[in-house]
Amino acid sequence: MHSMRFMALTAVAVIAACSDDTITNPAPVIPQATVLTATGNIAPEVDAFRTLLGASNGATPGEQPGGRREISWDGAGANPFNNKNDFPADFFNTNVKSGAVFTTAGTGFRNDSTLFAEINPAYASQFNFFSATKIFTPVGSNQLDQLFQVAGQPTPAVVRAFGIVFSDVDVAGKTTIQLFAQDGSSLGIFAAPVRSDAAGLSFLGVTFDQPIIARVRITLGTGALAANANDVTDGGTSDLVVLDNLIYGEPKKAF
Ligand SMILES: [Ca+2]
Ligand SMILES: [Ca+2]
Repeated sequence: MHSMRFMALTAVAVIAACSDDTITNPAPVIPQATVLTATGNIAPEVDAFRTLLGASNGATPGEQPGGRREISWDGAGANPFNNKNDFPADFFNTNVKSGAVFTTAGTGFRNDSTLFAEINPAYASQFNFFSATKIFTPVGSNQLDQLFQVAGQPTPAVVRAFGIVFSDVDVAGKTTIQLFAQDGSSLGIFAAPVRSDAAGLSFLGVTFDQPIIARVRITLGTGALAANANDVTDGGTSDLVVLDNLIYGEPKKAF
């Protein structure tokens, strides 16, 4: 995907270099997005987003005509990986067929039932879950990508909507999702709202009319979790943020 982005940028640069000064290249048209955000009691907005996408397809294998998929991290199938740093990147399209795979520049992923208190005891008073009781983070990085596949198949797919629940967003503009089309072009960067209460949950959901999202880059605050890293609200220097529910449109085979 990175190489595709590079190729797209190169193509633009070549066209610009060859064009006559009097001709203005048309700006790329980015499809209109509908954005839902919430903090505090986020449940009504999360439900509104689910309704917008349609009925849950659970872990039904194969491309479904419509509806949504959702990852809550809470299922018993993930228990063997709880509270370790080796949660499988493809768990949610192999063990559970929900059409999602993850990548990170860090060293792994962690599905956690202790609010990450085993990494740093101070985290128990920072983080919270939306769906009880597990939450998720990349390890050694505050960034991860979600890519889509046809449920249960290694076939690249696109979705029309993506929503995410964050825990403990303290700094404005730093916790974001960037959506990318299949050709690597950006569909926009969207920021999560800063938490409004002690529960600390924020929701951000983006929908398009058509399934055009091939990849989502999720940036969690400004630093990675670590034994010696406290949150900016607890004597540390980074805004630490983790994630809970991921809600997205049915993955459709990308052509
Ligand atoms: Ca959860
Ligand atoms: Ca924080």
